[in-house]
Amino acid sequence: MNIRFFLCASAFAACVPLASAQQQQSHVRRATENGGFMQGGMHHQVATGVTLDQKLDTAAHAITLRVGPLNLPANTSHMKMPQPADLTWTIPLTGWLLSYHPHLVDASGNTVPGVVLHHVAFWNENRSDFLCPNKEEHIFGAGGELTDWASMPGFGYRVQKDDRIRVETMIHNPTPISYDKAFLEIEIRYLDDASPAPVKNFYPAWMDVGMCGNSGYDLPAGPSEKTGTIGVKFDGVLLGVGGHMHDYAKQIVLENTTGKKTIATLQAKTDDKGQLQNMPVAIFLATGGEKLSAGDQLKVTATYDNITGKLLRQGAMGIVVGYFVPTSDAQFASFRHPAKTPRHNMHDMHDMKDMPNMSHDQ
Ligand SMILES: [Cu+2]
Repeated sequence: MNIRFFLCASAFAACVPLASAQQQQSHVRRATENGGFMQGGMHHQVATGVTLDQKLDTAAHAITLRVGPLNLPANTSHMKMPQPADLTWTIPLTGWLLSYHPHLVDASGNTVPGVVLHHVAFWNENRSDFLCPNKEEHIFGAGGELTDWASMPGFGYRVQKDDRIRVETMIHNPTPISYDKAFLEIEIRYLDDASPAPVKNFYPAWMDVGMCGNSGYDLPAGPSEKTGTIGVKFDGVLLGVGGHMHDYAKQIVLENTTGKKTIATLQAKTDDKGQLQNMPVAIFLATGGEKLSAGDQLKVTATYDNITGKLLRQGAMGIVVGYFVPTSDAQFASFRHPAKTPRHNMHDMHDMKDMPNMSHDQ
């Protein structure tokens, strides 16, 4: 994930934003009477006229979501850019989502650089996260890298018709070129229940140094390390993991301290200024997956070297993201629940990237 994030190239994840709603008071952006919303103590204007459309291609088993039009004046930070309100994607079929392929185009279909995407995040309002039930299941995310979440052959994310997926999109434009009427398109491959070869269910697993709280944290100057521990309550396997970190990242390590085993060490790739280029992905599919047992404690350790010489407020995240396949899928049915009543004009930000002085800011 390198969504600066994720299992990217391979498989899963992406950067992003984590956390759901009510618990994340500090990142909540709320509508105000004038139509702006508070975010990180700043008012954002809401971009008007942005809608989410879906095109279902049953022959290709592909859904294309289209968010826009997005107006992207040159050299505009995400704090100054009018932002789309949260949108809802209503799942059109019962089946499995297999992969996500995001890209950006203009009204004529020409490619728009992905860097104008600050992030996009999908949250299933009908399910809770199995590691952090205080959060909704975070099923997809991407940032400016437009990380692909490739399919994992034989596995998919189970959805039911009319599930509500909240789509959070944040844009900015660090380039000197303005783009009018850009669209974020996400192609999603799926299988429906009529498909000849059903797949096994996986669930997204977000293992965060912030544990089940906020993902962003202040990054001190110089070398630093932050750890978090997550308890696993189910037997199963991890199919693979990616990592999500911010600029000045060094590495993130996932260990099973109960099993006394390092599951993955993901080295960040940064340029000479410390800007994050990508995070690798580790896939365990060939060996049948990395076994986890109920009661295991997982430790995540994120290491940074902030060469700016100053503390970066909410400048860091350290998340390992993977796909988990439980031994007993039936147990995971309990994470399903009715979607909450839509919160009128209220948006929950899950990403520290929204905060001022974040390293994502250009
Ligand atoms: Cu982040």
